Amino acid sequence: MDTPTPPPKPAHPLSAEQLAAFERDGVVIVRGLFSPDELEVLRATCDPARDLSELQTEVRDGARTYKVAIWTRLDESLFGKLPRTPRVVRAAEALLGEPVYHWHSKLLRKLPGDGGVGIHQDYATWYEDGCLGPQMLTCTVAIHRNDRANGCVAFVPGSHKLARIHRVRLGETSDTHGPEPARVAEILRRRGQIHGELEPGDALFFHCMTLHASGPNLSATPRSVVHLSYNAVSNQPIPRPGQAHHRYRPLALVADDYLRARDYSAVYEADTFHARETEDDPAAGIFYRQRDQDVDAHG
Ligand SMILES: O=C(O)CCC(=O)C(=O)O
Repeated sequence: MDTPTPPPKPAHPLSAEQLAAFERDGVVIVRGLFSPDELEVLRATCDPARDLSELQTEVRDGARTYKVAIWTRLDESLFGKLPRTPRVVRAAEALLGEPVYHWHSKLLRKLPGDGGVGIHQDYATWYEDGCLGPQMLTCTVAIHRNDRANGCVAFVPGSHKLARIHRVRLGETSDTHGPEPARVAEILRRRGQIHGELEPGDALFFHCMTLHASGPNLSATPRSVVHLSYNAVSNQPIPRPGQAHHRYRPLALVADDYLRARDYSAVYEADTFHARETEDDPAAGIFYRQRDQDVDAHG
């Protein structure tokens, strides 16, 4: 009996130039990965009039605090399906050159007056979460326009080819850590920064070693994004306390047009997002973790 031929895998949406740009810069913008109608419900969710405080956790970054809703569980809601969108997953796999699974995702709405995020490599903390290598990346999808005035992310091109930069204590509290300032200053002097200015629906893929930061929202308009982060299946973390949510789970793709078809159970289920996390209660969060001893010792 003939074995049925499996359906072809959907192709990734990236050109050879985009793959080369990511390899060179550690960051690449893909214009119009999502169309405006696909983002309608996400835009309504991020409307400045909506109270998102129940979904968000507050993260202190030096003197600043920013608010973010985080999820790792992939249910049948809009947010549970978003990290399983084939065009995103296939692009992530093409950029890393191997199969991926969902690491975590974040919804970040920066309202006028909200602060930014200090410069860092995502891998600095994902290393602490037990990942052995930097085979990880993030796809940022713009829900609102992102520009310099409203606090878009700025990247240091080519910094993904540098080493993992040692993190030191930068402030008085134990949650204010960042890469060694003297090293960062020299990297910025040599390489400069590029701003990830995006229109709604544009996506930006960046490598987990790429240094990046975002500014405060100094404009009168909101800036919202989702950050969808992936780890290579081959790079599953070693067990670390409080890190069960980052373990490998197979990634079941959804229909690529699920947003347009509104094919989801709800925008989010009651327990889609991680509970508010604090330094004293880090159980199921992504920001507070057991730090390697030497991070504090060298601070
Ligand atoms: O979107 C932003 O403003 C920055 C977010 C960021 O750098 C991060 O979550 O690692």
